[in-house]
Amino acid sequence: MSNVKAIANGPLVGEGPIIVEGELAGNERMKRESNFLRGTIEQDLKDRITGGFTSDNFQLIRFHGMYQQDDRDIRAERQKQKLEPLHNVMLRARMPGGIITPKQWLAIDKFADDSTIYSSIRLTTRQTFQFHGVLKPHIKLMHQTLNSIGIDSIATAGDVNRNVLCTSNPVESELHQQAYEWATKISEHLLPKTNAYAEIWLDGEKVETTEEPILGSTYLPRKFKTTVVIPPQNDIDVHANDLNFVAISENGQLVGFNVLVGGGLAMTHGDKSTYPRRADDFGFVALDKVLDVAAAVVTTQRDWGNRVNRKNAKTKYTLDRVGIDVFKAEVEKRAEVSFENSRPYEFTGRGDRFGWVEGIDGKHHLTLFIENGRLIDAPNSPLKTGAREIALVHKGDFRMTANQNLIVAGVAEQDKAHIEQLARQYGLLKDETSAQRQNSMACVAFPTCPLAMAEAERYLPGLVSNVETLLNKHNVSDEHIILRVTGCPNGCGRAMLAEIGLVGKGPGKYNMYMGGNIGGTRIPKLYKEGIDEQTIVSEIDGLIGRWVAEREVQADGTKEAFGDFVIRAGIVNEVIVSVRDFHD
Ligand code: SRM
Ligand code: SF4
Repeated sequence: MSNVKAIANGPLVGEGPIIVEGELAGNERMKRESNFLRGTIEQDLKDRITGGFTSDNFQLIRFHGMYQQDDRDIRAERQKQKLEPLHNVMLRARMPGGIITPKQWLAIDKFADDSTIYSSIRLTTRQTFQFHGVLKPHIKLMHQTLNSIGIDSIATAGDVNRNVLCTSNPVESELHQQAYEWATKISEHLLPKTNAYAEIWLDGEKVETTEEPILGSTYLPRKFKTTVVIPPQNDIDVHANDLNFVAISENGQLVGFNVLVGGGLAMTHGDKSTYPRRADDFGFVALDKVLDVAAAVVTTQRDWGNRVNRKNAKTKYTLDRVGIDVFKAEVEKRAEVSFENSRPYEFTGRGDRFGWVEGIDGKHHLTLFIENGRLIDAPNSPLKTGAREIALVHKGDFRMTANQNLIVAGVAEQDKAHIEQLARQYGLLKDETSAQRQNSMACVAFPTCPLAMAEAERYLPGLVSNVETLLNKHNVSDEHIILRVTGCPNGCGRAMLAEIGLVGKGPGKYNMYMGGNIGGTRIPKLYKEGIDEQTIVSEIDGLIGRWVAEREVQADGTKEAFGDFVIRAGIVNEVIVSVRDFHD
């Protein structure tokens, strides 16, 4: 029996079965029979007749951080020529908190040049990088190269806990360091314990796996995402994540975390049992209970999550099915903890702090805007070379942000001028980049994403230029609207937390959502369905006009943000409880 109807039509939360019974989803058999994620990947790797992976291995390589893809721009042409698609893999590295050293950067830069089709490094919305276009003969070399510089890609995809995010905040350096250490510890604690990765990719010794103490022998029902966030910055967008640790500090020292559970943004067009959802506040825990709570949330979701219908398998649906209180009580039981009342905190923004900032440790940090996170050498825009030139002289580290940007962190006073000169020389730092562009983001979509319904990364730059023109027309060129585009309703560009979110519906067609807020604590609502690019621009034109004319201005001069305005003006209704309000 599926719980779909209960969620869509039933009461708000909490009357569904603890365990959803029915025929298990196909991926469950695949995980069970995989011998702890080994499958027959090794044999497949040797098969050079096809560039792809067969049957279960196509899915299993995801648990090792890779997706099989092909270039959709040339798919039809290859089919005409009776060639198989140009199979290749995309790899996503595991980098808790997104910190990478110059030495590591130089190695990934070289690998991208020497051994990938696209010669690009793609910074993602989850603080890591992806290689796109790695052909089968180079896959093992890729893992061995990464391993030689202390990087792996274990569990960055598949039904496991993914790369753990941590606020990119080098300013409050001591607190950031403590939060970052927790992100790393949580990542390690929740990692698969199977030796499959080392055996297959690093020629490691074969060691029999008999159990996965936290993830279980069939791993999780669905992907699982965790963050550590330092308020007031919500740059990692907690409400996109299953489990969040909100750092609470006293006198600059971390004392514990408020725990938020059950966020997630994906949905399926036309399926009302799916919806983006905010995470719920479970309360405060002290530091000595963090790993226990992380494991308890994961194991509760492991045991109670829907293994029948993958569309309703994420933690957010489990919470709505069994009830928030029931889920929380189970976590308390498993972790042997009682959540205290949450400590006060506030999120005031999600954007990165561009340009130079000085940390309390006296070091300097330069945040570079990387449009769509794409580091590639394009004509007149040698961004990837620029990052390499900086890595060659930089003595601190780099931080990849969850907004797809790059921080050159830990620069000494005497090195500032040289780093800045390089960033400017290679187009990584431009004074003319508008606030609108800096606060806009898109997912990858075409040509590599197999699920893309519409363009995103390739559409965003032009769309932002149009919005810049409109802001100028309405005399607010120094202001911005948080604008995000995703090529399909999976929501990788986090459009479902934007003030204006565009979600691909078909080629050149998007659903337009509005009403997210600056702090990232509100889910936007559908405004127009299946509109084309011209209509999008004319809608935004009218809306900016109204916003500028009708918005409220506080006594201190603070102007009402766009997302707040569209709700107060009744242009869209506010989504308070997703399961009730999102589709109404
Ligand atoms: Fe995502 C699947 C790219 C962040 C929700 N995502 C994919 C795949 C792997 C397509 C596929 O399954 O074959 C995309 C690969 C495209 C490509 O060619 O690179 C893809 N997702 C991305 C990235 C690279 C977008 C980006 O532009 O940065 C982000 C990589 C993050 C990382 O480093 O781990 C990325 N994906 C997200 C986010 C945002 C976030 O986590 O902050 C979401 C929404 C949050 C959430 O999970 O609810 C997201 N991606 C999905 C989903 C829907 C999951 C669901 O709950 O149904 C899918 C499809 C799936 O899992 O079935 C998906
Ligand atoms: Fe692909 Fe859709 Fe994710 Fe964009 S939102 S990267 S199109 S799965």
